[in-house]
Amino acid sequence: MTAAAVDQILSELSACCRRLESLASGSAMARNLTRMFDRLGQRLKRPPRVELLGEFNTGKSTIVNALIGCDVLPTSIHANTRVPLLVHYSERPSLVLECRDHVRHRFDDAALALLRAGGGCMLHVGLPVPILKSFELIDTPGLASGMMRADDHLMSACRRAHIAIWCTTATQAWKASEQAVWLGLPHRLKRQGLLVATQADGLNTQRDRERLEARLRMETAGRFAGLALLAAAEADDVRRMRDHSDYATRWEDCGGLALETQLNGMLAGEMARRETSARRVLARTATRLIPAAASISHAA
Ligand SMILES: Nc1nc2c(ncn2[C@@H]2O[C@H](COP(=O)(O)OP(=O)(O)O)[C@@H](O)[C@H]2O)c(=O)[nH]1
Ligand SMILES: [Mg+2]
Repeated sequence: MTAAAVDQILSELSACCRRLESLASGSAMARNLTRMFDRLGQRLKRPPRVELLGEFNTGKSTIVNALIGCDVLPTSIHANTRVPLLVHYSERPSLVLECRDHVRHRFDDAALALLRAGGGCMLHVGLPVPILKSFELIDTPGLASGMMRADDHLMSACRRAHIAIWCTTATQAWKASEQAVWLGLPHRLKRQGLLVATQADGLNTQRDRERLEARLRMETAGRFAGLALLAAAEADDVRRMRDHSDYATRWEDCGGLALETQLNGMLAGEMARRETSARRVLARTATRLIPAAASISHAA
């Protein structure tokens, strides 16, 4: 969905609100509909969230850094607290702790104490990086190897994400324990999942790469929307050298281009779904809800 389409839908939503206001001002129905339009508008404006999942040391934070193009994450905080990090666009750098009750605290000594006491459920990191206007990233603390179920923080982060990137290490990819955790995640998120085999630089030959790709495609058939092999550490390095003459070749060779292309396709799909559902609501509003509100105003 283009920015122009978002603007057009937003202006149609506010026109609906104004019309409701004139037809059935103060009625419960008008209030509920106005709230619904408001939520729909907020949802349209917010970039899709991409969540990085997988066991420890599978390259999740490295991919986040590579996608953003810089080192930004206080990874030691979340490694020690198991609190996911949500990285989003902000004009100025910011760090906010969200607690279980949805209350947010600017990150200071008191928030740090809360975090240490286990009172935090998500850290929000705001960065002035333009790419974060297109998507937000949730970096999760790694699952312990052999863990068969996601913990509460992780499940709650999954409910807030639109696209999942599952990181698995190329040399021992897609273990039974990883499959068990993936199967337990929300269906909505699994439908928008991308499997990334990191440390692809650890595979010796092109034949090893092809074999791994064939095995993963067979074992995960229908479970992921895409698959990429990535030398993540290399991708992170290359990403910082966009001005170099061999950038495009190196970005493609390390698997960065394949990851980026598939992710962009999934982001476009998410925006298209949002547009379809917003247009469906607008059409239903025009044919059913506004006439119903008008009849309320006539009856009153
Ligand atoms: N050689 C190689 N090292 C990697 C790759 N991805 C991550 N690493 C390294 O593996 C370590 C763990 O990576 P990290 O991103 O912190 O893993 P996380 O625990 O899943 O967030 C770091 O030292 C990375 O530099 C990769 O694709 N190739
Ligand atoms: Mg990490």
